[in-house]
Amino acid sequence: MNDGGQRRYGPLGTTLVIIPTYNEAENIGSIVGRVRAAVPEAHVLVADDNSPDGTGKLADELAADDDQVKVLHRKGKEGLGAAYLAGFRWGLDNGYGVLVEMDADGSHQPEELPRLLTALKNADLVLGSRWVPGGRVVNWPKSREILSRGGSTYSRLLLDVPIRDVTGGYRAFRRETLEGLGMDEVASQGYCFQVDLAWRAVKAGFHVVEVPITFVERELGDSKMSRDIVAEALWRVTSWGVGSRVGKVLGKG
Ligand SMILES: Nc1nc2c(ncn2[C@@H]2O[C@H](COP(=O)(O)OP(=O)(O)OP(=O)(O)O)[C@@H](O)[C@H]2O)c(=O)[nH]1
Ligand SMILES: [Mg+2]
Repeated sequence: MNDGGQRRYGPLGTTLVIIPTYNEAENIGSIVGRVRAAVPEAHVLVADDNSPDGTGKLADELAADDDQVKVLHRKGKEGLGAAYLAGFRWGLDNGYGVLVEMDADGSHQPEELPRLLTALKNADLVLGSRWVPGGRVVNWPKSREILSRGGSTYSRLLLDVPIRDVTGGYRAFRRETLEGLGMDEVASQGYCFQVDLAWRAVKAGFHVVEVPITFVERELGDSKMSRDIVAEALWRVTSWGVGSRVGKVLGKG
């Protein structure tokens, strides 16, 4: 991380909040309404992977009533990472200045978004963080907390990223940050997508700031977390970490 305090940041531009969805019919109306109320000037893009429960159709109905709500319909379930990449490209193509990642299930509270956006005035990337002072999780089973804290610690040590919550998915990017990350080379699909982007931002010298958030476990709908997603994260992070260490020893790092 470089010293963002020395840098002068340009104005933020219009915000696009990207919400990836797969079977979130019970949550989509509430989350979009909460974003629109919390940050009325922001636009919302729902990136739906052809959810069998009709989330995409509900999103279309919201968009029909509100010019600031857009929907990206995708062919089928391809994972969170692919949905975000498609959403980012759409947002960059359409001229947005700030691109926000937010889950549909209410875990990332829209009411906290103004704090993330304020921090972005003096940063390239802001991460909503559960594991910095003031951050917390509500209603999480101990097993999920251990997995999340363990995943962050493992990634931080192996990749040398000075970030406490590197797997979290409540984030605000300046467009220039996404443009400078090498987004086209990102292959991660599940949650290690988050580690991948944060690591790329740090390596590219961007100023990354963590802001404490209260993460609330979903109340409605089903989790998409799976053993495959954890396995993908473990093997990718391990291979990145080993690869970069070998590279450093050989003088290429
Ligand atoms: N478009 C798309 N969205 C997805 C996919 N997988 C997950 N999502 C969305 O990504 C967000 C995070 O997924 P969750 O199931 O909440 O994952 P999680 O927060 O680890 O699990 P919970 O603790 O149960 O909430 C939600 O908005 C999901 O609907 C996918 O393959 N495609
Ligand atoms: Mg969730």
